[in-house]
Amino acid sequence: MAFAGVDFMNIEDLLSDEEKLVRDSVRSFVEDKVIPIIEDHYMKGTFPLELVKPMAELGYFGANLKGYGCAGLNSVAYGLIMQELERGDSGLRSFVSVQGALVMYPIHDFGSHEQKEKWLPRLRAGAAIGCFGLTEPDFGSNPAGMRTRARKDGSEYILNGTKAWITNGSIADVAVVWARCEDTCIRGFLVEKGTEGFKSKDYHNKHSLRASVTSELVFDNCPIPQSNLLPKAQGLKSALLCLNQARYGIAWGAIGSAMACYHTARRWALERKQFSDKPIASHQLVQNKLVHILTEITKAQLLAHRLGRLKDEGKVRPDQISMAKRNNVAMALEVARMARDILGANGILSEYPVFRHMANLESVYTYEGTHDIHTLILGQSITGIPAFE
Ligand code: TGC
Ligand code: FAD
Repeated sequence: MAFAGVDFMNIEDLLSDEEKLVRDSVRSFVEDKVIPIIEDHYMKGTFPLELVKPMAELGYFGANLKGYGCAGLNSVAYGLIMQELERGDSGLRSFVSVQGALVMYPIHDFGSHEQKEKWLPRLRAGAAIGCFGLTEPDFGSNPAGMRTRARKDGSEYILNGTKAWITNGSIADVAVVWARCEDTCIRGFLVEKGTEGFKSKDYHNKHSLRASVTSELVFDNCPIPQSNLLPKAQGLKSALLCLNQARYGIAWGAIGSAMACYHTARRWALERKQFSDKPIASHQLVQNKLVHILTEITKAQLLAHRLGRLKDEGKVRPDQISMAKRNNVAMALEVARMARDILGANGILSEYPVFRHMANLESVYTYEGTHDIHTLILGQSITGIPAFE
């Protein structure tokens, strides 16, 4: 049975023709090119590099940015791309999120003219891959504590430190790296592959996001030319602005994972028979699970759609993005676990996508601000009282 989307509340009616066209085109790409190969990559623990060029040709990298050959799509169309890609696999959506929201966006918004001309066309075309280094081994939820340092030395900065858990790290041609400078201000640097003293090492044996490269980056007295400093990035706030872009995409992407799980569970429940000739879908307990799943997906869709429209009106707030990331990822993780349950023992097999989505979503729950960090962001927004320390 082909995937026809999940749309209980006629959200289709809220979309423009262009948005529907974009969604349908990504849906076909995922059906034809991603689903046939992704399970194999996942089991082997490899990222499908062969999809980079086709995704670039379809305009997925930096699709919501303007200029430099980018598609300049609105936020809802961009969100729908993330949704459909993550129906394939969270690792694929991660790749596109990092490339667009965490590498192209900071170069686009904080970069010099030369940096934009050099990197944006190549990143858009998939001729270069990027990564984003904020997290450190001892500073995940609290990046303000970072130990990575950039010391001015003539016309260069000397970079020292370690970044942990970096998506695309070892395959990146350029890393956007955040470091504290001598004046205590955190700034962003473009660190190019091959820079002296720059090494990367991949994390192996992951149980989650196996079709994605995750690496540690080490900077040992790396000379970074002044021209590779992002001139308009000032303070941690600039890095957090990048996170808003990525978190927005994740709020949509998680819906895609949940849709894949719902689709699989519903089909299974209608075919699987136990105790009688009737399918398990005829039992109230199973129906209750399907109803809960569909209701939660529908609420998440409405949240993401509203967020997208606010973003395009220039009115979206970071705490609103936090609510959508927090809710939609937790929703998708719960849906994946319930779908696995409905499939019984078969739910643990790689013939079905649910366990893969479930395992992926454990990472998505943690990265880009853990579930609880977004709770604290929202708690502060509601009460005015920060509860981080
Ligand atoms: P705090 O004092 O609260 O803020 C510093 C300045 O930044 C402003 N700000 C924001 N601005 C824009 N967007 C946001 N989301 C912002 N959050 C805060 C704030 O107003 C302040 O501005 P100003 O003008 O007063 O200087 O900073 P803090 O150090 O107390 O931290 C706050 C906290 C905990 C919310 C922040 O550190 C945080 O978000 N932590 C979570 C870390 C995180 O999400 N890391 C993600 C790493 S990247 C990643 O995971 C990629 S996964 C791959 C993929 O996406 O697929
Ligand atoms: P910690 O911050 O140590 O948190 C551990 C637990 O403590 C969590 O439950 C957390 O919610 C809780 N906790 C922490 N502080 C508080 C508090 N004040 N109050 C209550 N509870 C608290 N980072 C990048 O920079 N770039 C990337 O490309 C990137 N890709 C990633 C890819 C993967 C697969 C993964 C898993 C992570 C990636 N990350 C990346 C890192 C990610 O952003 C961090 O893992 C995340 O920010 C959490 O940091 P941590 O793992 O150090 O957990």
